[in-house]
Amino acid sequence: MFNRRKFIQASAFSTGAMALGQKYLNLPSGTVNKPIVISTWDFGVAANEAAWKVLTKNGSALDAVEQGVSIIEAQGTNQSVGYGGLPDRDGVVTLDACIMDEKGNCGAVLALEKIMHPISVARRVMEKTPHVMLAGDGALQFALSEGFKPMNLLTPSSEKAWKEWLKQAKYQPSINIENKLYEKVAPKKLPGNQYNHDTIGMLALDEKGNLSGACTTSGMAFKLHGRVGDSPIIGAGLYIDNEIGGATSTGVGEEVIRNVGSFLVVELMRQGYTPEQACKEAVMRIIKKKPETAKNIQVGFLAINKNGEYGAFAIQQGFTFAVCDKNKQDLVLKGKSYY
Ligand code: SD4
Repeated sequence: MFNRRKFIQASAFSTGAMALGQKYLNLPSGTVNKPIVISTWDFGVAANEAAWKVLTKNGSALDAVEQGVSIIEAQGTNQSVGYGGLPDRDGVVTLDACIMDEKGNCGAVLALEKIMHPISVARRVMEKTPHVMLAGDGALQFALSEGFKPMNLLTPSSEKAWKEWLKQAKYQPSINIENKLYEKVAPKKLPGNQYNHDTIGMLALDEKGNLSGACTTSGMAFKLHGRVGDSPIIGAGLYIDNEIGGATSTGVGEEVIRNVGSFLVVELMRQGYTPEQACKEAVMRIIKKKPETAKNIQVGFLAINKNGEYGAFAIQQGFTFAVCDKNKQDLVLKGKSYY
């Protein structure tokens, strides 16, 4: 854990937070690793590829993150984001998403039904309304008025998984699937061995040095109808501060919300923590507050700073993230973890 002594050292350097960060990645002084895009989980590779096309054409980080995560929303093969996401306990697919740019503008949709690309609706909320969040029917109404086409988001394999779940209808939304605990308590197998949660959170730094982020998910599988997690909540599932860096999260949203996780990670980087140290400290807050709960759940944070340095940390093993920069286009790294 990042102990008190180290914290004091970090604070002592806090006016030189960037210098501390540079030391961490061994970047020559004044060098910034840009453009760069990072995102959660293995499927981040495909998302990064789409974002990279935007970034290398001198596109904005905002366009990059929207287009990047859209690929995963449309896939239909994963069961945790967009089309094909696992439904709630009533068999309804409800999606959460948010987006944030370098100016602190942000938009979000909560429990949106029938629309394949909640991230694009979130962007319209940001750009075309004076609001930050639209929820449920109101979000759908807005999406339709903006020309988004309604569709059935429930794929046959997700419907099958839900019907399987219904046989026991065991309401255990806080379960982490990456570790072995899942097998003890959840339906033995989801089709295709899919996970019951895996949000895509993406952070990009463009050629101009601007940061943006996006986060999109179908949330916890078989959740209560109307349940909203951390992913569309600015400061919880995503936060960007163009002076410092950005962070995003995945895992059990309730614990991330309780600790305002992504905002915390960015504020820790402001104090001089490296991205990985900041993610670790945010994870430790969750564990410290609820050690018994934390044993059985997954939460992972991913962060980037203004120098293009990145890091991650999770409660449980198995959290991966994908990195795409000039050095490597399809890098998948394992986040360190507490357990
Ligand atoms: C949620 N945080 O709805 C999301 C789920 C998730 O990896 O991230 N899964 O709580």
